Amino acid sequence: MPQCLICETEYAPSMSFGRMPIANGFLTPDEFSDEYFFELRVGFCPKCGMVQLAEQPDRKKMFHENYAFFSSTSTRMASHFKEFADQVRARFLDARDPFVVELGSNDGIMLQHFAKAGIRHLGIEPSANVAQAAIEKGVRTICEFFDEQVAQAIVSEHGQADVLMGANVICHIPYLRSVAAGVKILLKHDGVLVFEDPYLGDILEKTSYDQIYDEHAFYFSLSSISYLFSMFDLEVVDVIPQDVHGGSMRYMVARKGVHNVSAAVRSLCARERALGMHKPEVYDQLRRNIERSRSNLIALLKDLKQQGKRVVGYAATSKSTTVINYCDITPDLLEYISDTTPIKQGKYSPGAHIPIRPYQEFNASYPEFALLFGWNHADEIMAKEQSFKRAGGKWIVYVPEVKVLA
Ligand code: DWN
Ligand code: SAH
Repeated sequence: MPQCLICETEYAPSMSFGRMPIANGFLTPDEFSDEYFFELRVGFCPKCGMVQLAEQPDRKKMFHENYAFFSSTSTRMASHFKEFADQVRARFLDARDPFVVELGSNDGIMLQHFAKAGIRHLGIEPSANVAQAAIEKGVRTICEFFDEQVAQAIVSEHGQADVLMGANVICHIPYLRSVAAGVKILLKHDGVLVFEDPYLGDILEKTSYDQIYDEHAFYFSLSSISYLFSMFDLEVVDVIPQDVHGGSMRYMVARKGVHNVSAAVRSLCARERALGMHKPEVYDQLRRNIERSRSNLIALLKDLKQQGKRVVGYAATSKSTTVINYCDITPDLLEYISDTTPIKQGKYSPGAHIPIRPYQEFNASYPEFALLFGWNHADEIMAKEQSFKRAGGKWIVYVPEVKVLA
């Protein structure tokens, strides 16, 4: 049985998705025969409540100089991170000459706002290509995986930080105890860690199982996060739900007793208990919902194929790798996947090897149906795809339920 990465309790995985490739491992035909696979299994620790992957590939297989995800591909996310930066500045940066550190700073989508304002900052980003994109925007960045040792090295060179930030990164790091120890070393006495990640409550509510893939080692709730940080005399002092990436939670963490704990923390804690997020039955129900979603999606795609309809995928997201491989969506069911990221175009999707084509192809010849893999960006995408709809095109969505949008 796997051991919990947080409290070391043994637990039985509640769900298996079978053999999975690297979610962002877009590849060329000469790489097909050497493609790497692992067993994607997820489980719930009965002691600390952490939902986690039973097995995660080596980090260098996922984060490297050809990392395929560039944060700045979504305009909605660009404005979200501008607001995130503004809120952090207004609430936490009242010291003279403050210092801000961001983990997983990617192409500088957030830190660029601190750089432009002349605020001392540092990004910690292990994927060299996206780190380079940030450096070119004037964002100071080091190419490292954050852990306790890296925290110590930063303090020696730059001193402690007023604020440590992270978006969609803490849940990627399996050695979280080292991260929490690093947070304590790096933060000033009254410093704050502000981070956000997809929220487990939303995954349960929407059956958004495509959040489960290699990079996401953890699926956080307030209670599992509180357990982790309390092991290091740190505590969650505030929480703010976010409507990005299909439902996220922003957590603010500080040294125990230094900041007031907000009423929002107490009410979210009570809500999680009322929803039974500490009970294994909830994860059994999730498994049943996921299995139903798979049957419905595959039945719909097979039906459309029989009718001779053209169906393409929209946005080659990391999440799509789970859906495609778990539902066994083959290239005969999906003609290609349209994507705006140059590094993905001309390659093939991980596992199923569906072609990834430039967005211009979608625009040049609309299919009859588009399967929305970027459902978390639905507002942004629907707003710019009015002419697809006017041409008679229809969207297929699978979160929260499989359906063709009218
Ligand atoms: O946690 C993570 C989140 C923050 O980003 C990472 N592990 C990896 C990544 O996940 P994702 O790939 O599921 O992210 P997105 O933002 O849902 O999808 C990005 C992809 O969608 C890019 O390849 C670009 C594409 N896209 C598109 O083709 N047209 C996106 C938009 C908004 C569009 O209009
Ligand atoms: N913050 C960005 C990027 C999220 S993708 C956003 O929200 O859009 C996850 C990022 O975390 C990747 O750029 C990846 O290279 C980085 N990452 C993975 N492990 C890390 C670690 N141990 N320390 C810092 N960053 C890490």
